[in-house]
Amino acid sequence: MRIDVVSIFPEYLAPLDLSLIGKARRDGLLDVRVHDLREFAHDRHRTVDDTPYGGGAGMVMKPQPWAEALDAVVRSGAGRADGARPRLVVPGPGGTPFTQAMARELAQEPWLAFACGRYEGIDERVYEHAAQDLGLRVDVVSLGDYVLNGGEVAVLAVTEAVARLLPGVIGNAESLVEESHEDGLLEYPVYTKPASWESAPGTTRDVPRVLLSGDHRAIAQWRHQQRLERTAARRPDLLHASQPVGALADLDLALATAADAPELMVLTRACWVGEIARYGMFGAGEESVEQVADDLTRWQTWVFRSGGRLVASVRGRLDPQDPATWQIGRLMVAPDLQHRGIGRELLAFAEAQAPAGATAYWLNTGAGSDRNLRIYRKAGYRVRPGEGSFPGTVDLTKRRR
Ligand code: JDK
Repeated sequence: MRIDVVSIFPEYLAPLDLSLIGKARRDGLLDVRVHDLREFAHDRHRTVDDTPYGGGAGMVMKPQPWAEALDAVVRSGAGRADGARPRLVVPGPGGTPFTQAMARELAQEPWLAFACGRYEGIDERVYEHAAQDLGLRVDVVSLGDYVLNGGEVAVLAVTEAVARLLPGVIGNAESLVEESHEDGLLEYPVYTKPASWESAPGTTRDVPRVLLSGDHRAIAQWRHQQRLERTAARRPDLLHASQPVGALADLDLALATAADAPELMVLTRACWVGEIARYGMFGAGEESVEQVADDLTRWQTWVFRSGGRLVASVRGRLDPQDPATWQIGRLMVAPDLQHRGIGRELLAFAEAQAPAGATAYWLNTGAGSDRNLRIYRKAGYRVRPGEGSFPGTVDLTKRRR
């Protein structure tokens, strides 16, 4: 794999000569070339930054040196047998979070280029130039939600994560095999000799006995339990994500109470950002927790949870004006769990909750919410002519069979 790095601090990348990456370079597995951005700044002071248009703090990196540097990197590959262009990775605090999945993806590329920004970042037109004029795939990536002073440390991290996945870079291929069955839990704690260690005068620390037992089943169980406990303590977000949700049946159902109101309010806003912006969504965007809780007394509201997190909800009631009509509302699935058919199942669930006397179902949606309308039509609903019960919406009905 070839890696080009452009930076105003080429010395910052010196660690790429060390350890596994340095060895991989010497073994010919990695071809790393670091370029000084200032070589492409031609004024007397080799200026690479200037003040931001529109005002604001700090400086912004000028487009011209960056364009010349990237052009030179791309040109340097002109004679490559694979005719390839590099994939450009630009660290930035506003980038896509860098993950092991992305490391695996990048490890498949024959050629990566990294652009290390400084100051407040790089003039946006450089990204356009790279993508549209040079034809590069450009990814802005973030190491995490904290602010560094520049992209160099991120490049060191990404390069290390990618390089260790290249065939031949890690001596012990088993280390990678073990990693490959990732299940979204943190690792178990590890121990080595001595089994009993005097860490301070009068204090001995023993390795957990089960690890010395030779009972492989018991060891596997203990390790799994440790992984669950650690994940719950340190990364509860992973615990939720590790619970696969493919259908409504995977979720825990309950009737909503006032205690669910805050989460319901958050779910409503998360699900309806688009609609709230377009229609004001009959006030759903500004509803207070008290109003949400108050609605629970007028509607039967069902909440569905995954790993404790409220991820879907729907409500229903008999029409106060027409007790033969079952009104269905607030059909919501958390954005990260949408597009797996849960909404459709939720609708069928809400219909099934209608009491015996109901002969028709009724619901209401934004007149321009095409996806919703398609789903409702497919489920047998028909749009009532004219405006719906709220401005900018339509009402839909379906006979109960
Ligand atoms: C590349 C310059 C510094 C500092 C503006 C951002 C919200 C506005 C850039 N994961 C991660 N963290 N930080 C980086 C990273 C920082 C970089 C560069 C990567 C190039 N900087 C910088 C401040 C801002 N500020 C946070 C408010 C932008 C990657």
